[in-house]
Amino acid sequence: NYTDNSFWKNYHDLATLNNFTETMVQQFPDLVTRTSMGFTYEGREVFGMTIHGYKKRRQMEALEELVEEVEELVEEASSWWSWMFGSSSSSSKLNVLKKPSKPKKHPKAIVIHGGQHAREWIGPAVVSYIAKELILGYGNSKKITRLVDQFEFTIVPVLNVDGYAYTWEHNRMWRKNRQPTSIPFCPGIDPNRNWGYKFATGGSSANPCSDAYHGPEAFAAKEPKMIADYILKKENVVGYIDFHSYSQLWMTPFGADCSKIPKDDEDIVEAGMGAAKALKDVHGKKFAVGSVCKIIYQASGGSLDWTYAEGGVKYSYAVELRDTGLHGFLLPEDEILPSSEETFAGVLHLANFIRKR
Ligand code: ING
Ligand code: ZN
Repeated sequence: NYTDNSFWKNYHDLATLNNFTETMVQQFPDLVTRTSMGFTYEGREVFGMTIHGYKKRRQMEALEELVEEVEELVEEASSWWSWMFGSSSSSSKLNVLKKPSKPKKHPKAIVIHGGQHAREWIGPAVVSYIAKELILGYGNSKKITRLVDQFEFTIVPVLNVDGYAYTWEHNRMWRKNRQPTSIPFCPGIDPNRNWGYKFATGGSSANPCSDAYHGPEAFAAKEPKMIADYILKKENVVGYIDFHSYSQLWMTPFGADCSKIPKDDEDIVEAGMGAAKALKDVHGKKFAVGSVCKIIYQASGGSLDWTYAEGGVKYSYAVELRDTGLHGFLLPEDEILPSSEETFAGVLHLANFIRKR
């Protein structure tokens, strides 16, 4: 039962979070589908929830079917035309028989994940809460209904599932994934230094024993690769948030280069500032807004650089959740719910901002 907030009084292991996803899908089959993002080095499956207003979704599906039927008819008609009047001049003679241009197949999508880094437990907790609020808010809150009708949300609570399991079973402070490196006693690639934009160009390490090890080549790590593939396949992703902890920052591209400014910087920063303000209005927590490179440190091969520059996702962010260092990665459990509530407000603001553009 996830209808009250008791689930967000504690951190949960991977099996419990996967069960949360599964339960959401089973309880709201019209609204939520379970999406397999892929498999990790250790063979675990990474699950996401795809949340999209079912009325709109069914309209879209009906439209797609119609377009396919029309295309088939046109195909048939053109072959008859060519058979009767010859093929070479067919298309120029009768414009009606030209294929119609396809409407955008997919709705605009927003991709959100936590747990790229294993020890940052607040991320998966907050991200699962965001999914729950979108799902339970659909049909109850006008604002949420409108957003879920408009956007397809893909929400992945834990991306680096191997690392997350390792923090529960062996080492609470593990950050990277668990795939082997060239050094047998130093496993793990930092997934957030392994994305393919300006890979290994500073702010990452070539040393497999480092927590910021960028890996042997871009996308050698399964976790960034599966999200990148998903975004490329979707074609229509307009928003992306990668949740980390800690420092309370709402960060924009780029991480790799402090002098490079996104061409959409004004819009990206405006939306980010709005999100940070909406967040602060809930429990008073301040989140600074700025580029990764300027606001924390240079980091190449990071998620939002790639999603923005290569994935075509205009509103790409990385967020550092609570706190500012008192507890750090070991954020107390009584902060899970307030952190989730405020972050959800920021996400809603961002989605609404994108909707109005
Ligand atoms: N912070 C992120 C890190 O990977 C980041 C910051 C985000 C860098 C996005 C680059 C891109 O270092 C934490 N706490 O992991
Ligand atoms: Zn992190």
